Amino acid sequence: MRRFLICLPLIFIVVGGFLYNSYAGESNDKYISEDFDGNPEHDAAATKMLNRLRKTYKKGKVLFGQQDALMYGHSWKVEANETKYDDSDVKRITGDLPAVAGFDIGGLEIGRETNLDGVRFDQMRDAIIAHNDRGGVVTISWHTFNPINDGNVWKVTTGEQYVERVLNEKKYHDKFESWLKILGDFFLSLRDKDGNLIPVLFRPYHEYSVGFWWGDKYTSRNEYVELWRWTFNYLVNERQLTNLIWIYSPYNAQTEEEFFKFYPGDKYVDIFGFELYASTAKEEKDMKESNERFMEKANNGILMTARLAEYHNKLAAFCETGMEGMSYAKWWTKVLRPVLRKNKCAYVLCWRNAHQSDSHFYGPFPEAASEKDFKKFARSRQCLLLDDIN
Ligand code: BMA
Repeated sequence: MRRFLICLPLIFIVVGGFLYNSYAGESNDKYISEDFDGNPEHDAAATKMLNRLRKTYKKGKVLFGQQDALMYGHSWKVEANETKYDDSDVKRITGDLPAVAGFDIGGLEIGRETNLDGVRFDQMRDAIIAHNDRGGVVTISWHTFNPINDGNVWKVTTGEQYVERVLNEKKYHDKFESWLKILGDFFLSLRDKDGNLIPVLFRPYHEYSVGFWWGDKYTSRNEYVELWRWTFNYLVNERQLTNLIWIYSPYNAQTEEEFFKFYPGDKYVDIFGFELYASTAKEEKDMKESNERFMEKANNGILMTARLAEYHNKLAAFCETGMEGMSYAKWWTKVLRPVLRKNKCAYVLCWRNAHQSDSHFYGPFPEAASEKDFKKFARSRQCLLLDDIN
């Protein structure tokens, strides 16, 4: 007993130390640097863009957009020698371009001439400049290659800690820094006729829960936040890219906890994103159920995202959506429109119409089953195409 009493203080120290450390390990933001101070200020063009979006947002209107809309459609693409970027599947149906043009720079970081979906970066640059010139809104996502295994964004192995290695191993840290530099160079080349930087809604490291290398299967919150802040600090503070408007966008966040799980902080984010795809079904009854499920999730998720955005003095947006193959012909007016009517979002972006595939499309195109319905949707007062915002 005496021996136990003598050992007691030691036991306290060991157990206490262990508890302290594990607690400190949780709360001590090991990877979250203190020296990043967030966005100093947006430049004039980005401020103007945010104000434009705020205005339509307040009125409950929604800018309509599509990924890669200006680069290709279901049955066409911009050829290598073409220099005009004023076509799109949406225009072929409605006569007007989408207000928001989406692009992806995945592949730029590894020195490729084309992105992961075959879009040439020099043409992407020109299309961005053209869309900005005519008063359109530009958004860019980044399906970054995997810096550890050099595979594409989907090449991942269970158990790997990709972000931790990028942050801590010099070889990968330097490599990733050189990738950020390439991104910075590209963004700096996006200028209007007067030489001013074009405002870009930038949405990196999106959908943390779906299995990308930066997601929650391969990284902790603190590591993700550090990766985000590093990216932000480099592009905004070192390269002076104050034209970037930052979107943090989880996939289908239904609760506050899900939304904020990897949130990098108010100073590093301008827009709160929500993303959700609709699933298709063969039987009519199943399709009905699937549509109802989508509407319920979208309504709840966007409502929550917009409420949180308001508390944090941000805007909310529906950054990715659609139904692959659009097999429900009235999706636009019977599924998407009711969701948009009930909610506030700065814009909605449907995913791409891949020209290399018959079935990989999320938007309308001439003679698609949903063509007529999209026309009706586009005429809704709430839906804004390019002409409506100029
Ligand atoms: C996915 C698909 C892929 C594409 C990727 C990045 O949803 O459309 O074909 O490579 O987005 O654009």
